[in-house]
Amino acid sequence: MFKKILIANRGEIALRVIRTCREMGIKTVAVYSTADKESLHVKFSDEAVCIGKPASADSYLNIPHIMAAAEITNADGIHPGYGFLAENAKFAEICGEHGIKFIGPTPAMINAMGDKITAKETMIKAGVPVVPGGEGLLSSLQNALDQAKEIGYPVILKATAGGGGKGMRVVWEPSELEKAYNTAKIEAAASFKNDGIYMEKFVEEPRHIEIQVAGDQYGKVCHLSERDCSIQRRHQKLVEESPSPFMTPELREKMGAAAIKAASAINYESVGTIEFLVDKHRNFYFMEMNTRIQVEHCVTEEVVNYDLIKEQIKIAAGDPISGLNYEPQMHAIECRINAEDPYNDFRPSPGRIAVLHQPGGHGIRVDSHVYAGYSIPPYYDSMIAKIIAVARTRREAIDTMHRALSEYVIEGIKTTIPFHLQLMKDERFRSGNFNTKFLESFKLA
Ligand code: MV4
Repeated sequence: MFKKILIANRGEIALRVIRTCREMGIKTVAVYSTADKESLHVKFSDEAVCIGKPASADSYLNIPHIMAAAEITNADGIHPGYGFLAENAKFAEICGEHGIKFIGPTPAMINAMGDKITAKETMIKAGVPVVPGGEGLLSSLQNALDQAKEIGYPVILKATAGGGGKGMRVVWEPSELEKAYNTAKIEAAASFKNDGIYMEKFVEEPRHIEIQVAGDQYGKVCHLSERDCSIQRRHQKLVEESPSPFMTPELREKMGAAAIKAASAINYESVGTIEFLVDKHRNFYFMEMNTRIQVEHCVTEEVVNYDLIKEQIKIAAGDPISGLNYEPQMHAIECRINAEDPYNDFRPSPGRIAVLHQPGGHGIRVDSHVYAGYSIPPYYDSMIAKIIAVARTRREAIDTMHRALSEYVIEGIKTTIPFHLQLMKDERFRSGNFNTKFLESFKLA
């Protein structure tokens, strides 16, 4: 087992990893930028090393600085959290070259899922359903027109180096294709330094349902059921839950088996997530695989009663997994509390938290790195807390969440709490009958 883990991250996830390490008797090293000197992950770790200036490129993305911090503190593992370097194959490789275990998959596994066309081809070979679409990269506008005719409109253009929705274009009819093709290519080149784009049939009003998986070094892969992440705004998830209100035992069986096939196809080791689009007829299609721990991992932890960070660390240390699949025993909902103004287009609202009271009580878990007097720096992600409500039924979990949100006091900054309070009372949300388009028509009162 690891003796000392360096956490190459900040905020609530750094704290989350420190908590599990402490339970496992593993020492921790925090790294921090000069903007995060007063952060809780710095105070709660056994050691802390400053790795640079506030900008991510100078600190949390600065590989030489992070490796130097790992070497001087004698860390034998690096946990990347999510975001930053979590899906950077080069970083995982450099960790290996320094004899420090990257707590996650191998560089080859990250690369296999990083290029979306490669990932899709791998899934087709493995027998995992994918969205009907053309063959490989679009080679020209004419090729795009030919492929679209074959697939049938509407179609969607995506960047092969993309993911998470960036640079996508929906095309409803042939006359729109030329402009969409050109802008998608320019955006892909600018965002990912790779202008390769491909085409798929556009699935209208889908649900986003993802399956949590875990695989070990001995070829065993299991799933831990689904999370429904359909409540999104501009590709930013705001609420996640498990089980999905759209799920049936038959669909879980089928999607779980497909997710295991997907992870097995690349001999996946570590925890990971297979994202699917699900249409109204419950057809499901592989979208992408996240080769990291995710923000929303907590809802799965609560419904299957499993510490996923502990599992991830044990897998990296070479422990075998049980190989069993896990079904939700409870219902869990997570609301992301961001320092943003929901009345003003969710504009970031950094600043000093003057007064803070975090909710608690039966069925409530709060994962957060903020405290009264803490100043939220403007340089990073605006998420300041995750509230997770757990109950036996979805209705109870929603009511528990509303109660917790209503006792939350945060003064000095704007937050997404008013948005979540209204959502928990929204009849359509409460009915469970919504898809990824739901928030487009949701108006804050
Ligand atoms: C799609 C789609 C419809 N059809 N692909 C958005 C994130 C990226 N991973 C892929 N995304 C989508 N891909 C096809 N063929 C609709 C979306 C999509 C979406 C997906 C999940 C959650 C929210 C979304 C919001 C808009 C579009």
